[in-house]
Amino acid sequence: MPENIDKDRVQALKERAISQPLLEHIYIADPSAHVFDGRIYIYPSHDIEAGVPFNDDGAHFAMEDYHVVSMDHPGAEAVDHGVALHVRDVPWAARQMWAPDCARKDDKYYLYFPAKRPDGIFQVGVAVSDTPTGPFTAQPQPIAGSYSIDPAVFGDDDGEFYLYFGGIWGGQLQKYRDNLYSPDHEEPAAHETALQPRVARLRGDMLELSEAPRAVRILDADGNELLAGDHDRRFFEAPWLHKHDGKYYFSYSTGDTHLLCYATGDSPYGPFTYQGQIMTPVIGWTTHHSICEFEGRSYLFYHDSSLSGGVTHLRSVKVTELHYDADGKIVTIAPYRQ
Ligand code: FUB
Repeated sequence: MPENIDKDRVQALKERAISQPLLEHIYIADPSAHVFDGRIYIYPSHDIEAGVPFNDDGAHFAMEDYHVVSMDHPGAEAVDHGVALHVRDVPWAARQMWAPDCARKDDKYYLYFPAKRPDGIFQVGVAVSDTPTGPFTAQPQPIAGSYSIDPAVFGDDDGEFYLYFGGIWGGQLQKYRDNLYSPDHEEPAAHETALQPRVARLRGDMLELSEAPRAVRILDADGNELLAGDHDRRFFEAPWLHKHDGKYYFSYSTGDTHLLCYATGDSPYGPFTYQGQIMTPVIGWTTHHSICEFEGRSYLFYHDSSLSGGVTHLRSVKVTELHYDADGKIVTIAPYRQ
């Protein structure tokens, strides 16, 4: 199925973009940004044109490896550190190296990544390095008890690390109930509780979960779970957790409505109460982001498909400053000027 791109619309938006791609010699997406020793490191997907036909499961996102990108500060030149991990070096994985994240503990760096096993089921793996740029060495098996896509790791002030994951449709989260897979499970009906992302505390060695994954509850202002039919607010993919002024901010993509949204809570496990939109839709189908503080300011790392002229699986990472109002609410960002 070919992609239907309105080239004039894409060009008009591109000219009004609030920020430019960090790299132009390769396509990268799904940026997970962290500051290690005063430098910004970005862990993105590495998009390629693999010639795989489009389908609703995202087979055309046929990425094979990861590059790490770093910068002195937002606005500085971005450096591509080359291949940090390739799918051929991951014993359990067959294809589709989707959105990764990285965490540092005790001077070791842990790259968390989803990939499909030979049987077509997504799981999350971890690979280890002594440096933030890799190369990373993959564990022989995926993380036991993990499933679906889009791992994001949050290190709390008490030294505990939490792994968030999940994505529906191509990300397969709809196939799980109570952490068990069945090919017969589908998305709930519109009036039922929406599928929820998952979280589990990591073991001290960062290589396994220390507990069974729990559902992350996202509630509306009345304390009710968001419903599956609430496509403007319900979780689709791309979980991220950060802390600001002592509050936990859980942010995510709404997928088919192309929004980045967030909810806040008092614990890394949630529940989180929906607050609003972080960013309105970008060029391209997917939205995926991270939020990172650098020298007292907050930044949103995100992607769009402007550089490729709107090709949804050929994306570029961008960064823009993110602001909170006096009540701690995130001010919604429009990626293209009016
Ligand atoms: O990059 C492949 C997939 O697209 C990611 O895993 C999703 O979050 C979406 O951005």
